[in-house]
Order: sequence, then structure tokens, then C-alpha cells
Amino acid sequence: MKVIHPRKDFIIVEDFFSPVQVSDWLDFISLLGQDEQRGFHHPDLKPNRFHKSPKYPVKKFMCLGLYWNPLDYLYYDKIPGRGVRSHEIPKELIKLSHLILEKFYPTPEFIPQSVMVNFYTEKSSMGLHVDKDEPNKDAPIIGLNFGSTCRFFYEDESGQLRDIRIPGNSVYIFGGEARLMRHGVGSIYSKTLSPGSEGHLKNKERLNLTIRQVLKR
Ligand SMILES: O=C(O)CCC(=O)C(=O)O
Repeated sequence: MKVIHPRKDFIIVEDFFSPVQVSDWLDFISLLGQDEQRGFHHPDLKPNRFHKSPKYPVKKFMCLGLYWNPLDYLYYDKIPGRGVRSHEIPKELIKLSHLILEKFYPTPEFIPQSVMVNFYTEKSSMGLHVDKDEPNKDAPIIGLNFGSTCRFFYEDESGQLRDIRIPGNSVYIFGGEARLMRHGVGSIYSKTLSPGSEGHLKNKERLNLTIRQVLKR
């Protein structure tokens, strides 16, 4: 494992997952993603001044736990328009999030309430944004990264935009002073599939899970 601190309260841990763990997680996520009602879909995005009916910029998307609606940026108990709850957050993922925080970013009483799963292809990216839709802006956000390396943009302490490569098999955490930093995902690099993800993901594909505590205690 290699721990990197691109800025205060933003931590990347490379080689966090072993290839076997990666393969197991990807199998599991793929299974959840196949569910007709709760699984992967390509939602519409909130209209903006450039587009009346934009699509979400990432090819496939689903949530576990509370559903974040890309149409209005709000969190829901049930998936709007479908009337069903998302898959529950698996116990293993809750345990994993606690283990990650305990080791790299001690946080009292983190309660995972929503996991956003984003599946990127070479045509996907995610524009710069701030994660400000959660009433709880104190709890850190944990990212799990599988597959290809991406170019990740983030804002440093002085407000300057910087970028770093985030490889598969890594995790990142941003909380505290970095919790409301602007960030986004640029290019997905070719031929960077991480060990354990071959056989599950193709060249230039990337899967990211972000784990959040949405509500205040
Ligand atoms: O794919 C990623 O690593 C970034 C996801 C993201 O920006 C977000 O969930 O707010």
C-alpha cells in the first residue's frame, strides 16, 4: 500500500485491494447491477443553461441505500419513478468503510447511508463539482476505485485546480477541510486495468463507488 496526501484531508491509498478482493467486489457489484429495477441505468441529469434534457455523464449508475437523484440532486428512500428502494448497503461494505476510516482517517461514528456506483467508459467523465447535496457535510466521503486509472481533478488549499492519477485497486477519502473541495473526473487512461479487474472490465473502463453518510446524526 502507498498512502498519498495530495492536500490536507484528501488521502489516496494505492494498492489497497488485492487482485482477489477486486475480483470478488466486481463480481458482487455486477450481480447487483443486473437487477432490472434497482440495478445499473443511465439516468437523465438536471437541466442546465446549456442543455434542456442532458444525460448523466457516466454510462451506468446505481445507488445502494439512499438514492441520489441526478434529476434534482436530492436523496430519496425510494428510486423516484420506480417506487422501490435501492439495494441495501451490504454489511461487508459497511465493515470495509469502517476499516478504511479507522486506518487512514479516524472518524467517530460514520454511518454509511448511500453508495453511488459509477461505471465509466472511455466516453465518460464527470465535470467539476462540490459534493454539497448531503445535509451532513462533516462526514468524509470514501471512494473505492476499480479498473482503469483516471485523471482526477481537485482543488488544493489555495483554491487552485490540480490533478492526479487515481488507479484501480485504490481508495480515496476526503473530509474535513477537503470535504467541500471541487473535484471531477477527466480522461480514463488506456491499458491501465488494475490486477484483478481483467475479466470483469475492459480497457478504459473504470468502476467507482463513493460511500456517504448523508444525514446528520
Ligand atoms: O468517480 C469518481 O471517483 C468521482 C465520483 C464523484 O465525483 C462523486 O461521487 O462525487
